[in-house]
Amino acid sequence: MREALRDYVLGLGVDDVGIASAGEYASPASPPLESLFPGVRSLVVLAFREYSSCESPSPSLAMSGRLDLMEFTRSASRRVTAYVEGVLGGGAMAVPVSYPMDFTDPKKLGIAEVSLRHAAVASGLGAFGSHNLVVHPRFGTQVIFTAILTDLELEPDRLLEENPCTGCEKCVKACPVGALEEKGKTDLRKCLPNSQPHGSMANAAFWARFVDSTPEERKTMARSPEYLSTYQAGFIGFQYVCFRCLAACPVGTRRAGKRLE
Ligand code: B12
Repeated sequence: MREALRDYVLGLGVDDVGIASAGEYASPASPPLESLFPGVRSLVVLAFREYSSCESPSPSLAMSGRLDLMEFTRSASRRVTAYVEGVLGGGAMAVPVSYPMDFTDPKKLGIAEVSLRHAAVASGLGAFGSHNLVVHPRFGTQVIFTAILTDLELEPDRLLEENPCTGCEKCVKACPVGALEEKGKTDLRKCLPNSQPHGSMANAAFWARFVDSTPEERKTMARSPEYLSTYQAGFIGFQYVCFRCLAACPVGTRRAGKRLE
């Protein structure tokens, strides 16, 4: 069953797959998996290699590549869920790639219901690096994850024996806002406004200024680049424009001569 599932996932064009037992998954902040899916036994974790555009100095090119990739992760999750249910006969629930997130409890801000990094580590797909991201042995940090929770008992993969992170700290130095300086912690208040400059904080700030402005100032604001970015984010959705920490990782870089695989 396990091999058939692996072959099916890789046949979809997913770059790698790992399996973890639910008992092996441990996140310091997210709720127990059992509270999300009573009877859950295994996680099927899918790894998707980032496009080269994540290394581009152009934020719109980098973001567009990520948006394409996220769309593919959703279609792959849908197919794997249907395969687990329809072919293997198990229950299956897909974990979102990033969003939607539950914003109703302010204490859980920035904490997903399933931590995909901890799921990836538990399924042997990588290990935490200096940037608090998971480093895959072949793709380095240029990889994102999704996961399917299932009540099937699947033989798990082994944890990685060696951490692919070389400790070079290039990721820490590449961060333009110093969000990675404290070991083992990402400073969300520094990373978020820089990686999502047109997100909810910028949107709220724009409208707060707008309501306090004169009619003349409002006309200027409605034609400003700031408004256009806010407007665009409203229909495109969450937009990451910074990829520096993952692009700086020298492990598994895709260019000839620098690749590890
Ligand atoms: C909210 C969120 C954010 C927030 C908060 C980040 C954070 N500290 O959690 C913000 C907006 C800042 C963010 C930024 C980014 N994110 Co983000 N994010 C998420 C999301 C949706 C939830 C994360 C979560 O639940 N965090 C809460 C808990 C688990 O985190 P924590 O308490 O800080 O836990 C830390 C400790 O436990 C510590 N830790 C535990 N064990 C060990 C062991 C060692 C040795 C070390 C050093 C640390 C360590 O590391 C954990 C992570 O910091 C996930 C998707 C998901 N569902 O998991 C994506 C996710 C983590 N993001 C991802 C990415 C790629 C990014 C960005 C590069 C932005 C971008 N352009 O895509 C940056 C990178 C910032 C960084 N270097 O940390 C990827 C990571 C892929 C990977 N290879 O690891 C994920 C998994 C999305 C995905 N589908 O793949 N993100």
